[in-house]
Amino acid sequence: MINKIEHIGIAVNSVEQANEIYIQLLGVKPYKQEEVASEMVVTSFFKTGDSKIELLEAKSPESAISKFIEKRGEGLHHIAFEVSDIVAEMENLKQLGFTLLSDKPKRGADNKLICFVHPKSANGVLVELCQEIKEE
Ligand code: CMX
Repeated sequence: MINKIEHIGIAVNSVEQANEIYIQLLGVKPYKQEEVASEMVVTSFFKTGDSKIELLEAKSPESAISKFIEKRGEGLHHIAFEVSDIVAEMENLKQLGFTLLSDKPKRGADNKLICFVHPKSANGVLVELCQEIKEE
């Protein structure tokens, strides 16, 4: 079951420069900046009310963010939905015919397990499922 929109991801050329714009826009500073080596990105997270925005900058030309910006320019990259049980939700979406981009959840930014759904499966929108990692 999907609980809510957890965050919206925005692809940017430079997190440092985009931070300045989003600090002005949202009137708050990022609460976290984090490099995700597996995704070859550096991320910056803002909180506004209950909502979160993730800025994503590529750290390698091989990163999905580099390819996205090359093809489409900076902008809205993905919508992430919070789920309580990511494995069950992945199985559910697979059964429903969605194309998942990994067989197992991966560790993503901001202490989450994540899995992406191909944009061609969801009307041109890259969808991320994410579940908070609760350390025992
Ligand atoms: N939103 C909407 N459409 C997108 C997209 C996005 N974010 N990224 C690519 N596309 C579109 C392309 O424009 C292209 O469309 P056309 O065929 O109409 O030109 C199509 O999807 C391409 O699909 P593809 O050839 O299968 O794959 P690509 O090599 O372009 O890669 C994707 C696309 C989604 C499979 C890849 O970007 C991916 O695996 N993403 C998941 C991982 C990721 O995005 N990581 C970065 C964020 C990490 C984080 O949040 O921490």
